[in-house]
Amino acid sequence: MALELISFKLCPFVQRSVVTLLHKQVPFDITYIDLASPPDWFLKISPFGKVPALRLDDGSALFESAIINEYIDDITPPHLNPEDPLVRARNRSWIQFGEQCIGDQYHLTVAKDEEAFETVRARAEGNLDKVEAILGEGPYFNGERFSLVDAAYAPIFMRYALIKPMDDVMPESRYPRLNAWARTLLALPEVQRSVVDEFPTLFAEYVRKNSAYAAERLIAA
Ligand SMILES: N[C@@H](CCC(=O)N[C@@H](CS)C(=O)NCC(=O)O)C(=O)O
Repeated sequence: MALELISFKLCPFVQRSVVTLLHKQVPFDITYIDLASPPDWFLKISPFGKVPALRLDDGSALFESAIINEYIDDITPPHLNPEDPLVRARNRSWIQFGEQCIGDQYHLTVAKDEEAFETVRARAEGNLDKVEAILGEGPYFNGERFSLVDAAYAPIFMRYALIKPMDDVMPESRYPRLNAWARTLLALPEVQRSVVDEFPTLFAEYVRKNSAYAAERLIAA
C-alpha cells in the first residue's frame, strides 16, 4: 500500500507520524503544504484542514496523529502498541496528554509579554511534572521497548532542545527522568531524521514571526 503523509515542516503532530513511519521502516511519500493557504485537494481529504493527514491508495485520508500512528502500527507488525489492554489504554491516555504539552510549547512561542510567558511557563512546567511523576526507569516510556508514546513526545523534546532556556523549562534537577527520556529519544536516527535539515532555522524564524518577546526569551541570537 502506498502511503502519503500530508505535512507542514514545523508541525509537531506531523513529526509524531514521521517518527513512527521511520521507526517501523514503512515506505512513504511526504508532501508539504502551506498551512496558511492550504490547497483545495487537501481541504477535500482533511475534514478539519489539519495536518498530518495520511493519504491512502484509494485517495481517502486518515487524520489525527494518534490515530494515524495506530493505523501504521496496526498494518505493520510487530506492533509497538503493547499487548496488554490496560497498558495500551494508559499509553493512549499519555499520548493524548502529550497534546497539552505540545500546546504549552506553542503558547510559549506566541507569548507577547512577560506576564503571558510566565503564565504559560508555569502551566508547561506543571504538565511536565505530571509526566515526570509517571515515568519509570526507562530508557523508553514503557521500559525496554519503544512505543507510540515515545513517538508522541519526541517532537516536544526536540523543540525544547532548541529553546535557549531549556534548562529553565525542563531542568535536570526537577525532571531527571524526563531529561533521560529526552536524551534517549533525541539520539535515535528516526527522531533525528524526522524533520527537514533546515528545521532549527525554520523554527527560529517561526518564533520570531510569532512574537518578538518570545524570540528574545527562547531563541539564541
Ligand atoms: N490533534 C491533531 C492536531 C493537528 C494540528 O493541530 N495540526 C496543525 C499544524 S501543527 C494544523 O494543521 N493547523 C491548521 C489549522 O488548525 O487550521 C493531531 O494530533 O493530528
